[in-house]
Parts: sequence; C-alpha cells; structure tokens
Amino acid sequence: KRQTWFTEYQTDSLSLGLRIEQILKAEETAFQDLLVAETETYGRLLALDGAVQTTDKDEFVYHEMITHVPLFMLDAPRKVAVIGGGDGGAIREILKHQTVQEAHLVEIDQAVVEAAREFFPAISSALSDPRAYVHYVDGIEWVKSARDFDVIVVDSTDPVGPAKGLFQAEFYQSIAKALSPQGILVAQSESPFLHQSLIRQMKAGMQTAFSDVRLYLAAIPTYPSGFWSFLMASKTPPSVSRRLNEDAIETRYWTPAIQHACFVLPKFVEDIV
Ligand code: AG3
Repeated sequence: KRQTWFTEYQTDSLSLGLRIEQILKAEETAFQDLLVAETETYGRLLALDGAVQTTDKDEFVYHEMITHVPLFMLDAPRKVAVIGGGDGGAIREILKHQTVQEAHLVEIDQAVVEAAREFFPAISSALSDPRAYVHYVDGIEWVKSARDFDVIVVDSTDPVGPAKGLFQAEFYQSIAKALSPQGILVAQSESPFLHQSLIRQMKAGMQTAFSDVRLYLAAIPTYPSGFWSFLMASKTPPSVSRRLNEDAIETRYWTPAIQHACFVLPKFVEDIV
C-alpha cells in the first residue's frame, strides 16, 4: 500500500495521521498554507497551516452543530453572518432555515472559497444561493459596521495566525453591537481535553459583552481529541424556539433532542466553564 500520509501536529506531543491517495492542491495563499488531499478514511480533506478544517465524511457534524443550535433558539432568524467558514458548510446549513433572508460569509482568504468551490462542491454550492453574500474582508473590520444580525457564527481556524483576533474580547464586544437584542453569537471553542485555558479565556471575553454564555459539545473525529466544543453567547438567556419540532430540516447529526442534550456537560467539562 502507498505510504503517503498527511499528519496534523495537533500539539507538540500529539498528531493525527491520515493516509492519502492523492494531493489535489497545495498552495501558499496570501494568508496561509492550503492543502486539499484525497484521504482514504475521511474523503477529501482541506487543511490550513497544517490543521484539518474540513473532511467530506465528518464535516456535517461541525457545520450542523455550529449553526442549528443557535438558529433554533430563535423563532425567526433573518440575518445571519459567518466569520471565516470559507468552505461554505455553515452557510449551507443556515440556508436550510426558511426564515433566513441573508446569510453573509465574511472570509479573509478568497483562496479558501475558490478551493472549496473546486474540490468540495457538496459543501460550497450554497454560496451560489441568491440569499448568500460573500465578502472577502477581515471579519474584525467587517463586524464593526454590521448591525441587526440575528446570529453571528465564528467559524475560525485555531487561535494562531490569521484567526488570532477572532478569540479576543474586543471582537466579541463588536459582535454584541452587531447583533439584534435577542441575537446570538456562536464560536467554535476547540477541545475540552486539550484547550481548557483557551475555553476559559474565550468565555471570559464573551462575558464582557454578553450576560449569558454557555458551552455545548459535539464529536468531531478529525479535530484534536475528537471531542469539540462551542460557546454560545447572548444578552438574555436563550430558550429553544417552538420551531424545533415544526420546521423539518434534513440533518445527519443534529436532532431536536440533541438541541437540548448538547448542553449537558460531563463533570470535567463543567469544571472548565
Ligand atoms: N474550523 C476549524 C476548527 C479548528 C480545527 N482545528 C484543528 N484541526 N487543529 C473549521 C472550518 C470548517 N468550516
């Protein structure tokens, strides 16, 4: 068997290896190192600066959970934005909600969107929907003049390189201004096994602008430790919309029961937050 492997060095003492059949694209973009490869186990892989972002076989977990959980807290989410998320997976899920009129993608690196359009059509095709708007700008700057959003999703890379500022309190404060009074912020918040202090720091940052901040969980096999978290913040405590059992949307991980269950935390995770 061919012994070509992609390895993500997740920490300085832990790695994930995926045997690859073919490298489809390897590019130094204006912002980061981009790789697209065909893996044996998880289908196509998109990696940025050596970190797994998306694979064909498990992307549904992350994209459903980062979107449906906040959107189902609202009766009629209309304006939604995704900061980062250049593969388009979060936009695809957001557009499953009939009430959504505008889904804005704010991606700093156009090369990520181009690679997604070329190699991940099932993930990126929603970007061509008439309700989707794509902006190639820095999310930190864009958010400063955004207003009246119902949900803002921070679908970032790890807190190094271009995404660093997306983990800071000042950014969460501008998001708070960009949201409607009932609006909700959600950000991917890395692994409870590996990134406890980051999770605590993100939560504290969000608490400078939001009174309710809670953590929820999902199993994502290709991310470090396979056990992933999201932080959801709002100015008033959110409650699940009656749309939960009325609006049928097609999903493979999220269910109405998971909408509630994902907030139930194991003891060691409760102790982090
Ligand atoms: N956002 C990436 C989550 C971080 C993964 N980290 C890692 N592999 N070290 C995912 C982008 C998908 N739209």
